[in-house]
Amino acid sequence: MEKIIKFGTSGFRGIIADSFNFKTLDSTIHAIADYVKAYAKNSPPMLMVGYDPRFMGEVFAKRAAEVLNTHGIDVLLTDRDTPTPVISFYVIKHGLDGAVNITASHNPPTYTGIKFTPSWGGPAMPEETKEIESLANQYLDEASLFKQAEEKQGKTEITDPMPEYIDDLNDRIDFKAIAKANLKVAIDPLYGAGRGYLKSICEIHGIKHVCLHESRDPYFGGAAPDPNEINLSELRELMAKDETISIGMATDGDADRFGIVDRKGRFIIPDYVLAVLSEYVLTTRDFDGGLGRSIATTHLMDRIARQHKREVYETPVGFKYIGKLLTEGKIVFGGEESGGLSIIGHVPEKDGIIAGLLVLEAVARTNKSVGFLLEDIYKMVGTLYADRRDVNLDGQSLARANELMNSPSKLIDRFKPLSLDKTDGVKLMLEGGSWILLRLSGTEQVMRIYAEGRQHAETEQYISMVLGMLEHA
Ligand code: G16
Repeated sequence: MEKIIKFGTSGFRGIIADSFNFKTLDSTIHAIADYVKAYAKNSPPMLMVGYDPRFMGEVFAKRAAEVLNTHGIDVLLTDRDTPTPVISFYVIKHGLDGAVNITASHNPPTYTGIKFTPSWGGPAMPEETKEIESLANQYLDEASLFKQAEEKQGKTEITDPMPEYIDDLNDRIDFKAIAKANLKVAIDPLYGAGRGYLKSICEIHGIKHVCLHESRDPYFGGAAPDPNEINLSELRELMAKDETISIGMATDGDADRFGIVDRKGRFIIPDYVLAVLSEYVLTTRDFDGGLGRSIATTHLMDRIARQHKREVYETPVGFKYIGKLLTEGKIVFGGEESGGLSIIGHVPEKDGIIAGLLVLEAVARTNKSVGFLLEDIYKMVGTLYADRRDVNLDGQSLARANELMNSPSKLIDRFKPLSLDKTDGVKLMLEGGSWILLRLSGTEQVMRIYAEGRQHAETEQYISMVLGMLEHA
């Protein structure tokens, strides 16, 4: 039987009123409740429930809280749409047993979803979501479940986690250096849950700022709330016109992903931001440990780590793996090409807000634009240019993509790789540190082709070659 509720790279996501409805919501929340009750340290167990600004987010969140209450679980329900990393922060700070966020993150407005954060504060690991997923699908047939334990009523309290989160950033970010540099910044939360966060932080610390898209719009202005080059066109145009703005900081639907725009409106792909911040964090923070990156993320991080005699940990795609490395103290900084990062001492969850602030701090303290900081990296470790292409999959193209990945002999013949890695998709390591990766997304119906070459042209050539093979497979 086909599973209706599926946890992908991060959470269960579905189209509203189609696979995401009250029935799938209730079943998933019952499953999470059962899972949490088995390990909860608090008595009664306590979870935070939040939501992003999508259609009916607050209604789904209230319903989730009611279902949890029937299990005797107490709930801290956020007073408004709230970023996933802020929820993660609150779970850790207050020793909660976990959290649920009603969000489909960067996906289009027709989607919503459920992210589950266990008590350690990072995104749930596959072994945890596997158990929840299997229980949730069983519960789909038990229509009366909602009334199951009315005698075990937990309480729901409305909570605002924002002030404590913002206050904690004082220990992570050098706001004095930022204020001293007297820079002007532009902020674009893309109508997402990050609305008001960077804005308030700038107000508190006296940082000059202009904002876009700060109101609630469940349609996200008609696009997916993904802070990529296309969706940040308004921010880029604003910065191209106003040369006094030093940096543009954007976040996605649940503000865990970042998007950075450099002076004059130049979008900087997350891989380059990660390279710049890897160097900046290793030189300015007195922490021991290596760097963490996903298999799809730039190997500039490896070269930087080598310069500092630090280790690099490579993980499958999914910030949960990097979050675990941060929690275990193995890394000081970790990130993903999809626009996720965090730093030791902060949450083991990707955080688009701290990402923007770290870049701002780096620009303020070095008095260099992100582009110049990247040039410094290239001078130090040589060039690598990363890129990614997403290919929409229908039945036929999915079969072709699977064929290419399951029996990669055609890829081997074509690219003659030095080695092949099948940890997550198929990664081919090539001469001179270049590489290609093909994998199916766990959050969208697409195949992702990633490549990194020593020159732009080399990277683009690899991507076109794979695209050509997909067409003729
Ligand atoms: C999610 C995960 C990330 C992952 C990204 C892309 O991001 O949390 O760790 O890198 O999806 O995954 P995939 O390539 O499988 O689609 P978000 O921001 O949607 O939660």
